[in-house]
Amino acid sequence: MPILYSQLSSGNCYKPRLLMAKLGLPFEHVAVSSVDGSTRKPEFTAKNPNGKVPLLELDDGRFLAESNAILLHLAEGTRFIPDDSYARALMYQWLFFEQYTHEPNIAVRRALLVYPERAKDATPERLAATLEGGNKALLVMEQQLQKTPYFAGDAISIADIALYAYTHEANQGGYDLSAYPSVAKWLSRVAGDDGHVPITWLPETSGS
Ligand SMILES: N[C@@H](CCC(=O)N[C@@H](CS)C(=O)NCC(=O)O)C(=O)O
Repeated sequence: MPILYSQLSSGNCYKPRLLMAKLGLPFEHVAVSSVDGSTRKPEFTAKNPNGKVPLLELDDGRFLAESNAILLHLAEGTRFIPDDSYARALMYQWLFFEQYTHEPNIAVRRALLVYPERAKDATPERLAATLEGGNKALLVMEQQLQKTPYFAGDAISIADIALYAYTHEANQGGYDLSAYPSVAKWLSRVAGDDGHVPITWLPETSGS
């Protein structure tokens, strides 16, 4: 059975947990966390030299890091990757947007405000910059979702799972989603898709 090393409160780690739940893929969950420092311990950096979760260990012992790469691997051949090459490229477009424009603002601002050990980094300048950057990302999402129900078009894809992870908790980072009605409707649409589970969900085969 594959093993997912992940931190329960992390949106990046929620992405593969949500996809595996939706696909009914059994996996063992092993809790590793930046909060208790276990992501920096040699036992873990031997598995992922970048010292970050999520990390997937395949049945044959190979490892795969980076949440969106894990989504791409797990979703291969499923309804979460479009057949049409343009729609597939759009899915990639939004996956890269999530990592370069969305997550560094929306996830980081939430972390600065939610994790006590990050409070020292929550300078007024950083909070202002991530607020502005996050709102810019939400506006880009709002404009797309006024045109299509999902990011790659008419059907849900892993781009929606990736963007859902931190958008659904954006309020914890101080973002006001009432200013983005199409984003709010899309959040409900994604949460209504078959097999949805909340960020707190863990499989029964949970190591911790
Ligand atoms: N680009 C990576 C980011 C992963 C990441 O930043 N993970 C955080 C938790 S959300 C982490 O493991 N931090 C550990 C640390 O910095 O010690 C991904 O999408 O997987």
